[in-house]
Amino acid sequence: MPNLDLDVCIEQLLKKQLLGEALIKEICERTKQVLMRESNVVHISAPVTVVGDIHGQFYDLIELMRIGGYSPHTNYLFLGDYVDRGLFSVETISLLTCLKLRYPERVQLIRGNHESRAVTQTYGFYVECLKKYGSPTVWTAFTDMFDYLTLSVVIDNRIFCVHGGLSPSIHTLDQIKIIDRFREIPHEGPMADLVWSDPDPGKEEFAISPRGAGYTFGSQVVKKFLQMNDMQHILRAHQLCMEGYSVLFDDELSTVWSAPNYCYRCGNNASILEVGPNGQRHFNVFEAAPENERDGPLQIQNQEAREVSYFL
Ligand SMILES: [Mn+2]
Repeated sequence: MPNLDLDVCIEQLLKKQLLGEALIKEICERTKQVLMRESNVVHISAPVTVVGDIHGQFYDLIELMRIGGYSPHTNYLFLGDYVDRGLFSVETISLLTCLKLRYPERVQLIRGNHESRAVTQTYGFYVECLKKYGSPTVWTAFTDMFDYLTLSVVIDNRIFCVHGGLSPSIHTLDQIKIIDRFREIPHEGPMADLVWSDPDPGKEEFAISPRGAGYTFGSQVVKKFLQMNDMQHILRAHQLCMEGYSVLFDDELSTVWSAPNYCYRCGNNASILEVGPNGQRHFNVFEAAPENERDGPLQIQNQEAREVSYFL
């Protein structure tokens, strides 16, 4: 496929039209080549707008770009969990992958715990691919590409960004850099911890996580990590925040959540975090896109009911 026109693909995806299977395979192959060259710790500069979990809520992804600006005018850092739960994981990850491939320096994609073969087989992405393409080919292409996603980003040497959080086996950025990340997310170890862990404002040290993967970590863990690596802030996603964001540990860590009305029923706000050239942080809060009302769970249910009655 010598003349792959990414601008045409992006235009089509912005209208929520699916790309063909062969095209997706080609785009994933080319994106792997780009991601392969990235370190496990990618260094970038502000200004950049940071986005938390999206979980297949395609209309809300469009809404956040309406608010935050479109690529490449706005630099974006996405913190992972692009797929599962929502109705449009395929459209969401197709668009984000095309944006990464088209503007590799202006779009950064970090791996979340849902960018995994095992998790997507349970939480929706696999079934959605089967339904929309009639075969698992597209799921295989995307999940193979997920193995190449980076694990962390540092903004201007002062903000450490990751999907989940810290790990008891990681004290320095150099220890992240030597992880062999080109694989399915393991059940335990430093790579699992980075995508699965959560802060616990009531604790000081590491503790067992109720999620059954990763750890919870407290104020002293955060303080020591920042000190040791000469940084000011940890920025992560991975946990639903009713206000769209939360700030903990004396402003040393924040969570950004970008799926409004999560699963079309949680009633929460969402946000994107705009990081300015001097490291200023501003949470831009937004609500669910109006399009969810006319092309959401209710309409899908009715459509499926019609499909069933047709065969009766
Ligand atoms: Mn997550």
